[in-house]
This record gives sequence, C-alpha cells and structure tokens, in this order.
Amino acid sequence: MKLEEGVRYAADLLLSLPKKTMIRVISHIDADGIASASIIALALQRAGYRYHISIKRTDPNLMNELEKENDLIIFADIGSGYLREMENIKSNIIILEHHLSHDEPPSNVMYINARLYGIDGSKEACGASVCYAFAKAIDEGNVDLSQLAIIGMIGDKQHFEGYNKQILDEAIGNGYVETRDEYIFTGRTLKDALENSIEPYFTNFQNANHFIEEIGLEPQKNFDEIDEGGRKKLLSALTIKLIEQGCNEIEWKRKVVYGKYYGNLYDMASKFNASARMNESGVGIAAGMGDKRAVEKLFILQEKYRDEIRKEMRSLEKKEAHEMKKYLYFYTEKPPLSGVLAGLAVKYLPNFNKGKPVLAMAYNTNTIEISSRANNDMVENGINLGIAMRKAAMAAGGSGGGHPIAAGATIPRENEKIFLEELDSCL
Ligand SMILES: [Mn+2]
Repeated sequence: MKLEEGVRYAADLLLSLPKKTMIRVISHIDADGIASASIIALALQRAGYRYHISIKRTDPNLMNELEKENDLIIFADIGSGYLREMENIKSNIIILEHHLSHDEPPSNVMYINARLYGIDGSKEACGASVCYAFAKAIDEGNVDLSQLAIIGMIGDKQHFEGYNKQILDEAIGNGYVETRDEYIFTGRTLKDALENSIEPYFTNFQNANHFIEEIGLEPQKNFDEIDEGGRKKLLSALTIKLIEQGCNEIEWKRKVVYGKYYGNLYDMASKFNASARMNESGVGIAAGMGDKRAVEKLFILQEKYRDEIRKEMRSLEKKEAHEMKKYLYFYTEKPPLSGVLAGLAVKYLPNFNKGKPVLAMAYNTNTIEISSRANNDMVENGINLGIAMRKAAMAAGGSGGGHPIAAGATIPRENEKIFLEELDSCL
C-alpha cells in the first residue's frame, strides 16, 4: 500500500464524524511538530471541525496527562513511542508519524508511519510530510499546505528526496514555492553577518571588525554591496577559519526555498524552532495558521533564542570537554538548548571536534536530560546514536532514542555513571 492510500483511510475515519466535532491534536515540540500541528489545524478548520492542540515533548508521562474521553485524537510527529499505552485510551486514534517504532499498534489506533510505506523516515518524509498527505486526503485543495510541509522538512534537517521531493515539486508546480540560489549572508552587514552567525558558528568573533578590515573590507557594508572580488576574498578567509575550527562541511551558497505565504522557509523553520525552544509553541502555530501578529512575535522570539545560543557557545568555546573512549560530553544549564549546543559543538568548536559524537547533559530536579549529536562522517562509519542512546538509557532506568545522527535520552539523576559507561560500550 502507498502512503496516499493509508491516509485515505484516516481521512475517511475523520470525515465519518459529524462537523463541529472536537478533535484532540497532540504534536511534537519542535519545528516539524509545529508545522505538523499547523497543517492539521488548518485542514480541520477548513473541513468544519473544531480542534484542541497540545504540543508535547516525548515524556514517559505523556499518555497519563491525556484526558480519557475523546471522539478522535490525532497524534502528529509524535506517538510512535506510545503504541502500547494507547490501548488503554478509550477513543480512536490516528497517528501521523515518521519516527521509529518498536511496537505494534493496538486495534483503536490507525498508525500511519512513512516507514511502513517504504519511505525513509529520517530523510524522505517528516511528520509534516505525512500530515500534508493526510490534509490532501481530506481535501485535494489543501495543496497550499505544502509550504508548511517543507518547513517541517527543513526543521528536521531532511532531504528533498523521495516523498519530500514529490511535495516540493507539487508546491513549485502549483506556484506556492520557488527556489533561489543565495549566499547565506545576503541582506546583512558584514559585521552583523559574522558576529551573529550560528550556522556556521565562528569562534572568537565577539568583534569581527579586525578580521573584516584585515582582508580590506568595511564591516558596515552590506554583503550585497561588495563586489565579486571582495566576496571571494571574504569567503576564502572564512573557509580557512572554519577549517581551522575543524569544520569541513561548508556551504556559502544554498538553495533557499521561498513560500508564497511564509517568505524564506528556512527562516520560518528557524522561527518555529525558536518558538518551541522558548516554550511559546502557540505563537509558532498561530503564525503557521497565518496570523500576522504572531509572525512579528516570532521574530522577537527568534532573536532572543539566537542570543541565548550565542551566549552559551561563547562560554563553551572556553570549556574543556569530558572525554570518554567513544564520545565527548559537557554540562549545560539550559536543557532546551542542549541539542543545538551539542550539534554546534561537534561541528564548529575545536575543543569538541575530535571525531567523536558530543553529548550535552542538563540536570533537572530528579532526572538528567541528554542530547547527543554526530556528523555525517561518523554515521557513515557506523555510529548510530539512536540505538546506542536507547540502550544506554534503558540500562540506566530511563528512556531514549532518535536518529543515527541525533538522539536524546532522559535518565534518573543517580544513574549518570551507569549511563555514561553503558553508552561508551554501545557506541
Ligand atoms: Mn519530526
């Protein structure tokens, strides 16, 4: 069966309910989850249903917090980890997913996972891709929601391949998005671009004036005002700098996708992500649903979020990594930032770039939240963080999992040592 047929059944189940029925929607707390929730909300609204959305992190208590009585619950970009517990919920459930599952769905659950249809759920379809397929099964006219699906793909760092490519082509074909090749610094002064850049992250750039003047350019000039020769000089100096930082995946130009309603979709994905990390997912969803004021609020959230990341990165630059045989780790006091910090550290910080995955550990009252990140080379050499983190977390009385290149875990505080050692032998 194809994904399009799978979602057809799910759409039929929804449409069998009378209009105005309240549909419960649970989605994941990241950019893909917010894009997914926005797609579902718009599709339900257009079809005449009411809805109540909650954005959740994957937490062992997730199912306990759910009210028991519902006509229909839709899980979007989350749910694969709770199949067994769903048996105890007295309502029908539709799951729209792309994460790995280790269990079979019970009879009250319609489980639509891209992976069950021969699609690679880590690259070729995200939660929002599957939600988009569902929205189109509800109404063919929902093609404009392809823009949100693409925001989800970008948020989950997926590829425009397979099913995702199909959505992108459909979006372009219907005039909802267009792509342009752009320099990553387009539209900003050199000083701003270098000091505020997070992807890529430049070490020692609290003040970049000296670096810019040394190659004969003016810090206050806009990147677009510089002639081709000046740009070449700048980009080659920055390439050398990044190589010195240990980073070899450098892209100065990229294919930027612009959406008719949402502008630069990379930027919107980063805004959705910021709203999730700053605990303001509702603002992200409102923006996803087209609220102009929410878009303005998102801009402010994004600035705050980026400021926090830069602050943490500046202090990480000076920190010494704890080194194990197979990985490195550090402690952070910012649990919501742990994933992004680990990812930036493994990529851009010489003191953390040693050919091993990097973990960020954040203490909560009784638990430790752990995020781990690798790079493409490590994954090609057989590293699978999703499997290793899951095993090590279970050995430490916690839970965990994710993708080969990025995974997370939560464990009881007292079992930190067990976890660290178990992970060293799993990797
Ligand atoms: Mn996702």
